[in-house]
Amino acid sequence: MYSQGLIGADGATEETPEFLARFQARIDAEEKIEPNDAMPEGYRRTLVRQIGQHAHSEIVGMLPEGNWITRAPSLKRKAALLAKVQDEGGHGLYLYAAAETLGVSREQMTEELLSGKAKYSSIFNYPTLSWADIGVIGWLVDGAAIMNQIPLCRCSYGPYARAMIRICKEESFHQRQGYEIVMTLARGTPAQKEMAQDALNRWWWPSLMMFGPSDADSQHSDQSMRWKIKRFTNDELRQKFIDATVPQAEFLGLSVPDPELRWNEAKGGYDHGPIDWDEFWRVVKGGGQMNVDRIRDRKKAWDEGAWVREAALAHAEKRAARKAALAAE
Ligand code: BYC
Repeated sequence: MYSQGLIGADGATEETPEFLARFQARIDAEEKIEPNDAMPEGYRRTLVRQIGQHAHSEIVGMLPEGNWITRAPSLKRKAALLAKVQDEGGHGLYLYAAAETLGVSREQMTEELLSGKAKYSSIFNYPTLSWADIGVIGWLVDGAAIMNQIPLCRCSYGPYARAMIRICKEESFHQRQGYEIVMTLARGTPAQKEMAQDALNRWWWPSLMMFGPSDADSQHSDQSMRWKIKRFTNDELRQKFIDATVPQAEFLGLSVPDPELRWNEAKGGYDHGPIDWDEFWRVVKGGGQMNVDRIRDRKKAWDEGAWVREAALAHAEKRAARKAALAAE
């Protein structure tokens, strides 16, 4: 799948220990790996998998929030939400473009998403039931995304790292707009505060699951850390997120729905209750509340956009032919 020639400029293949050692030495020296560089097939496959899943998450992530654009409570809120959802579409495009530099086409990636072979973030399989969900998604989901993605700006693969810089800047704005929505509700009427609390209750645990399985169960972390694709483990990032977010909830006067949450002075962070990993894997494997709807909606959009892709291709071919004819004159 997605194979391309991987013979190094000096003729060494990725299979030789010398090639792998030289590649690792470049990684250890913090050199960026660029599209035309020779790279081990495993490195390329890991990036295609992670960047592809990340791109799909951005695109599928437009759906739960898009659901609220027409129902946002004011023109200001509508404009901000519309801009946020458009940003997410843009993030998906930068990421698909970054993955394309590894020899995989956007069509291939989309087919893998629609066939259920490629994953997207579990978080987008939960429904957005109230306006407060939009605030809590910005605060928690974009907050978790930032925590995970800031280290990706230092990823060893150049195109992914560079795409992440712009994405993180936009995610920071998303997080702030979400927090501001929740703050407005938390300081509003008792019913509004209750709505904010209910949204926090429903999104807290799924947000913690965004960081992936615990380190003991993460299949890819060790190798991805060695290749400096990932800079922190799943549990390390989850802990950082909890430590940053609990004081924000306290400031809002909302309670985090975890009776076992306690500050642990010795470790300098919060201890938390057990995560329901059965729920996580059920959702990842397609059994979440919204999995079927999300893929159905993506498939509809892909099918209905076929004529645009065909027209753009026909236009590009016609232009290329005209240019060639002019050059031949
Ligand atoms: N959902 O070995 P592991 C956003 C899969 S935010 C579904 O630890 P890895 C946004 C994992 O893919 C979200 N699947 O894997 C925010 C693997 O399966 P495969 C997107 C998950 O890759 C707001 C298996 O479980 N962010 O975009 O080392 C608005 C074992 O896991 C999840 C990114 O994608 C999950 N939560 O670490 C709009 C960030 N967690 O591939 C949009 C980039 C794990 O073997 N990605 N799995 O079939 C990453 O940082 C890493 O891929 C992860 C997982 C930390 C997510």
